[in-house]
Amino acid sequence: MQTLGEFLISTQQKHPKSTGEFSRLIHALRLAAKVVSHEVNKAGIVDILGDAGATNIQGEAQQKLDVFAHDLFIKALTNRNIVCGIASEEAEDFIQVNSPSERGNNYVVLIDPLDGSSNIDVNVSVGTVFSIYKRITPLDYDVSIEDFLQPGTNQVAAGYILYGTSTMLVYSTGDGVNGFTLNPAIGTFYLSHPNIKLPSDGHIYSLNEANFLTFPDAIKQYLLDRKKQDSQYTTRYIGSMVSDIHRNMFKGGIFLYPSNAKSPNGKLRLMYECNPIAFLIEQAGGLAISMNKRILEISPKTLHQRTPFFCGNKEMVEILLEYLT
Ligand code: P6P
Repeated sequence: MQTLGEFLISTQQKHPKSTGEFSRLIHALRLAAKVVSHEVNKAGIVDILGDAGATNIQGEAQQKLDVFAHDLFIKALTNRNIVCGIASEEAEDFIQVNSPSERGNNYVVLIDPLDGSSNIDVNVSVGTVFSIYKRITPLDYDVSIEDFLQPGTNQVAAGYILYGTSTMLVYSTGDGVNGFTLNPAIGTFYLSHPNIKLPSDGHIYSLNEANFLTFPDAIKQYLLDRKKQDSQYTTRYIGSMVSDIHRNMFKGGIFLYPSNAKSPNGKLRLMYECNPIAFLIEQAGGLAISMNKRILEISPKTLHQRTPFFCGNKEMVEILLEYLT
């Protein structure tokens, strides 16, 4: 099987003008993914479980692996003279990477270093989600918030790393979705799932129904009608978004995180969870919406804003859309 390195070389050859900067960006993510995978897989043995004591911008207790993953991805992306700025779920403000040699760097990265981290100490899969844009302010200026608050349609690439029974890197640069599986014995990612496409239909819906009573009425009706459909539907919900999305990518299904009393704007973050996943889902032939609006067309207002989030098979999301319009 083709390695990730060989895949990057072959795809870069298709773009003769490319500077190789983007490939170096993926190489940085690949390195960090291998190190985080190693730490996640030995977490049960080494004392890096449990709260790090601090809380992140969201007010959530930071698990030690959260902090470790955040620091690692920041270092990997900063040390390779590739990006001019980074935004992370674990940091209130964006991080300026502007040492003189990095002033000319084109890309900004937004990242959720370890999504689903509350599942770490019960051995449930967790993931990293990343979103990549070209900066829009002039190269010789410091990076600014405008470089980050771009609509999802401007993404040049997006992906996730799933630390599960195997570690997989799944990403797209706008030309389809490809999945790479890590062989931990030799530390190499292999192209295991080329050109991933969602199945044409699906019968899984994934959401936390404990919030049902405070969902919008349209969502309640959609769910009640699913239950009437002579149970051709089944529920699967891991509570770790990357795992839920990854399963639906291969088995088909719809993932829903509606607004509710506890999360009036939804729980998931637009910039480094919903936009990258929406980019992948659409590249794989699906749809991703926030109530009746396409996720990728939302004009962001703040770095950590939340949004209701529904994504999956085109046909299943279109049925939901009938309730929302
Ligand atoms: P709830 C994990 O904390 C996370 O951010 C996502 O990975 C996951 O989809 C969601 O929250 C789960 O939230 O409210 O169902 O526990």
